[in-house]
This record gives sequence, C-alpha cells and structure tokens, in this order.
Amino acid sequence: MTSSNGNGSARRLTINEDAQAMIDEAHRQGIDTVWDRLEAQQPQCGYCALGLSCRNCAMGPCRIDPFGEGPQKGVCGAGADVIVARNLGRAIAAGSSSHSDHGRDILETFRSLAHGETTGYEIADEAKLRRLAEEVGVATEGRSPEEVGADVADVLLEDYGSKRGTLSFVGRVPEIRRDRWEALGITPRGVDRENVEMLHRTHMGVDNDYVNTLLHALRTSLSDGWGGSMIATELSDVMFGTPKPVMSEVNLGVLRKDQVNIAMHGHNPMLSDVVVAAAQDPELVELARSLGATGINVVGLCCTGNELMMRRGVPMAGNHLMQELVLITGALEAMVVDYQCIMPSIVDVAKCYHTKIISTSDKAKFTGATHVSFDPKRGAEIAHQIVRMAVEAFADRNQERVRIPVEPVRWMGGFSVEAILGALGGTPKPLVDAIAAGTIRGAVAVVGCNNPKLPQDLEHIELTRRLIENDILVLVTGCAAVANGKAGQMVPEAAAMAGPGLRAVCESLGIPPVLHMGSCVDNSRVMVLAAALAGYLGVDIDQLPLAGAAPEWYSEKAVAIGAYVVGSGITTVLGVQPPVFGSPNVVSLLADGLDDVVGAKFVVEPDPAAAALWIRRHIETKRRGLGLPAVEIDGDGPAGTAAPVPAAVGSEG
Ligand code: SF4
Ligand code: MSK
Repeated sequence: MTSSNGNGSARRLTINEDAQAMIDEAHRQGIDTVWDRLEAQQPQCGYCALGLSCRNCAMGPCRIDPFGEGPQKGVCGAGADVIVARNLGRAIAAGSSSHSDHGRDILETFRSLAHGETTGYEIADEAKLRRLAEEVGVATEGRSPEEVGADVADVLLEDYGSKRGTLSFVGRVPEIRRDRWEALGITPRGVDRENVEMLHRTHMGVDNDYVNTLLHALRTSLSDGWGGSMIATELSDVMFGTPKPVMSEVNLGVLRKDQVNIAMHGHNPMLSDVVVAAAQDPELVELARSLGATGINVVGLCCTGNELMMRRGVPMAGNHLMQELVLITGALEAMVVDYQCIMPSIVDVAKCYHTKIISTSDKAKFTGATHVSFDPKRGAEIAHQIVRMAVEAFADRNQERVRIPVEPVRWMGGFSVEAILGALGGTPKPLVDAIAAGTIRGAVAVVGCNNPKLPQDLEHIELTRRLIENDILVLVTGCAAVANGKAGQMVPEAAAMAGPGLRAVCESLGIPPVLHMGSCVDNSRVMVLAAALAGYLGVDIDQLPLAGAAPEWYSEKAVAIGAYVVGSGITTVLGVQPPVFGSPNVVSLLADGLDDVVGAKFVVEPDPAAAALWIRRHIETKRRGLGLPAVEIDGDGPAGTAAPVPAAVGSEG
C-alpha cells in the first residue's frame, strides 16, 4: 500500500508536472506505484549491487565479501572477477536476446508478408527494400518487391544461426574497425550463436577468465547492435515506412476526455501499427460515437510509442515511469501491450479503474490481463478485435474520476539516417563541414530508460541541455527522447536553447537541436550514422568527436546497447552504477583497458553537470586527434569517475 512517497514528495521523484499530479492522486487513492515498491525494497542487496552474488548452480547461491573478511570464493572456487564478469555477460545476453527476438518477430512477419500470408501489412518503402537487397546480395532486376523481399528475409534469417561467417550488416562497419574486431576475435557471427555461447560460457566451469568472458560479452552485444536490432529497424522501415520529420504531442495531456483512449505499450511496431489503422475504421469510430465518445484516440508509451510517433506522428503519453500513472488518469479504456519494459503491476493498478489490460504476445502473458493472441497473419482482424474491446470499455468509464492534469507539449521526431542525410542534401558533407569548422563540436547519443532511483527525467534533461548549450548535437532514442520531448527541447524553436553554432545550423535546417532517432532497437540508426561519418572521413568510429550516454538506464537491454556502442568505438557515460564494482579488475577493464583495444570505454557519472563536462572534454580530445580546432574546457567538477557512487533517490527511500 501507500508509503511516505506520497503527500508532497512527488516533486523529488519526478520533474514532470503530469507525473507529480498522478503520484499525488495515487497516494490519495491508496494505489501503490513503482516508487512505493522501491522504498519497500530498501535496503537492496549490497552483494547483488556489486555483482558479487552468484546462483548459477545448485552448489550455491554464493557471495563474495567485498570487505575481504568473509568468503572470497564461491563453492566452485569462482572469485569476484569471474562472478562479476559472468553476471555482466548474462545481462548483456538477456538484453541482446530481447532486441534480437523482437527483430526476429519483425523478420518472420516480413517473410510472411513477402509470401502473401498476412493481412494489414504492406511493403511501404520499396526503395529501401531494394537497397537492402543489393547490400545483402539479393538480385533485384526485373523482380517484384515480394520476390525480392522473400529472398532478403531468407538471407537475414540465416544471420540468426551460424551458417554464415559474419552478420550481413557488419559490412557497414568501417574496415579498420572490422580488422580490430577480427584481431580481438569479437566479430559477431550469428545472433543466436553469440547469445547461446554467452550462456554456455557462463555455466559453472566453462569460461573462468574474466577478460575472455567480457570480450565475448562485447561480441554478443555487437550481434545485437549490428544484427538483431539493425534487422528490426531496417525491416520495420520497409514495412511501415522510413521515418521522416513529423510533429506530434507528448505527456499525459494527449489523452482526450471525450474520446476512447487506447495506449499502446511495449516495443514492436507490428502490433501497434495495425491497431492505429484499425482505430480509423469507420465502423469502430461509429461504435465509439454510439457510446458517447467523439472518436478513438491512440497514444503511445515507451518504445512502441516511439515507433508510432516516428512514422505516424501518433501522440506519446509518456516514458517508462508513466505506465502506471497513465492508468491513474482514469481516462484509459485499454492498455495494449506486447513485450519489454511492461511492469506486471499495471494489472493491479488497472483493477482500480475500468481499464482493460490486453496482452498480445504469447511470449509475454500477464496474470489477470485479457490475452488476445496476436498472429500477424491475421493482423488486421485481430487489431479490429482489440480496438472493439477498447471501445466497448468506454461505456464503463466514470467521467467523474477522469483527471488529465496538463496540456500536451509539441515535439518533433522522425530523424532516420535517411531523413538526416536527406535534410543535408543526401551526403554527410554539410555535417562533417560544420563539425570540422567547430560550428558543431560533436554529437552525443543520449539514450535509455527511466530509473526510479533517480528523479524522473532530470538527468536526461540536464545533460542534454548542457550539451546543446555547448554546440553539441544530441541524438535521442527510447525514454530519453520522450523526456526531452516533454521538456520542450525537441521543437525547432528549441534551437534558441543551443549554443550559437548549433543554433545557426538548426535554424537554417528548421530542426531541433535534439533529434529523435527512434526506439531502443533504433540505436542501430546511431551506429549507421556513425559508420557513415567515419566512412566519409576515412577514419575509425573511435576517432570521431562522439559519445554515448545512458543517464537513467535500468534494463538489461540498455546494458547490451552500452556494450555495443562502446564495442563500436563510442565512449559511453552511465548515470546509474552497473553491478560491477565488486571486481576492481572488471571495473579497470571497462573504464580503462577497453580504451586500448576498442578505442572506447565506460564512464560512470551520476551528476549530469559533471557528465556534460566530461563529455565536452572528451569531444575536444577527439577533435584534437583529428587535427580539428579544439578548445580547453574550463570548469570544476570531476571529469568522470570509475569510483562507486551512491544510489540517489532509492537509498533515501
Ligand atoms: Fe556458487 Fe560457483 Fe555455483 Fe556460482 S557457479 S553458485 S559461485 S558454486
Ligand atoms: S522502453 S528499455 S525503458 S528506453 Fe525501450 Fe524505455 Fe529503456 Fe524500456
């Protein structure tokens, strides 16, 4: 039940007015939220926080005493280095598997589409399909899009196994980096293969060399970034359209008191896209009207929302920590979910209202929810059924309980690599010239989640603001994008917040200084853009004035993203401490040693001001390395740290 997180403390949990209002409302109504449960979990396990616990076999569970007084070995003899590395490797495998299995679902649907077996899907971007076909060696001359698509699907399905030597899209990586990967033995082979091998290696008594384990963890993550995630992004573009700049709205104000509201939550566009189409069906709109609503309003949450916003301009209700709070508005008829980042608690919260939780993936059932098994072969029909269920629930809505606390904020999305290059005239040259001249100092991908241990969105906003103020272009995906959207930093007028150089570039192109590149799997777009810039300059990715940041990450997928970004040569700053500090050797490898082998490393810095400072110095160092004009960055504060940092809000409980 409720705890001291209620009653006025909402302001320390989130910076957003809509979330604060709903947290207060939850408290008034006695509804538990993620923050209450975090508090109830205090103190969280210190061994686990340091990565020093192991339950990989039934001789355990084991733990290592970080103070050197208790056990230093598990029952099998594994020490801190092995246990921490194995735990990290398994987290990366889980994250990579999640993205890659999402990619497989898209790929199988695409294959069915090419064979004429689906309803509700089409080849929306034939030109992109033909480009992909040529890239992976499929003939296009005189062939229909379906014939080409069927062969492309078969080639990419092989990327999941181990039949081919390397993944198809590794060919996009600059040769100099591919050589580096080869020398290290981390070129990704098959998507499934690397993940299975990671699990094999971390079984008791297999890989007992932490360096060897972590190198394979990098390889596993690369099979995500240049494999499963990239396949998901590319084929989603082919089926649903390659994003182009589009305006939309964001925050809880996108809900409509007079309409049927349906929130699409999760990750995979193959469900959400057909639901959006079904919501426009005149028969269902008429049904809504007959029940007293003026229409059907589909909104997004988390990454499936990003997919819809990027391609269709569908409004976004919020990011990760908004999923319970959107229910507390009382305005939602249905929350339709597929998989990933969906808290089991939404079923309990929804019971307090008329809202239906409709699960759709047979991989992701929720006890207490209504399950509608989604089969893309009957996509249009099932989407129709789901929307009908939502519309019928409108009859049960209690309008007196509806509370939509804010007006929506405008934001702009749709910055695929194709759209960015298109805005630049089809070549990276104008961007490269602006960076070379110092008008833009560099670019940073700010990505990842919300974590209730930190005030929601504060780190995303603060870090991004400090970067754009200093002429650093920011690329955003996932929940970081939504945070920036809510803060008004993703409209062309936000160019006024940027430094003079970035401001001039944004104003001339009519774009914001913070570019929305999509969902979690769309971090692959950042990889493609980085590779294009490196290729244009004839350098390796690690030489570019780039950085990554995951200020409020929580998920295993974020760990996998961080690992493939670093493995690709882009240093990444984490705002939340990963569970590795039980092994000084692992920390030293991640925060230092990796720099020698992949030209990038991890930095942990929870203070956004210090993180921005560190990144600015890093970018100037990279500029100097390329012989570009660089400046000394003044300012106090730590220049990044590998030292353990205290948890923020969670520990204050
Ligand atoms: Fe303990 Fe080793 Fe088994 Fe892990 S693998 S639980 S450290 S005995
Ligand atoms: S939804 S992985 S909370 S970004 Fe992709 Fe957001 Fe993180 Fe999930």
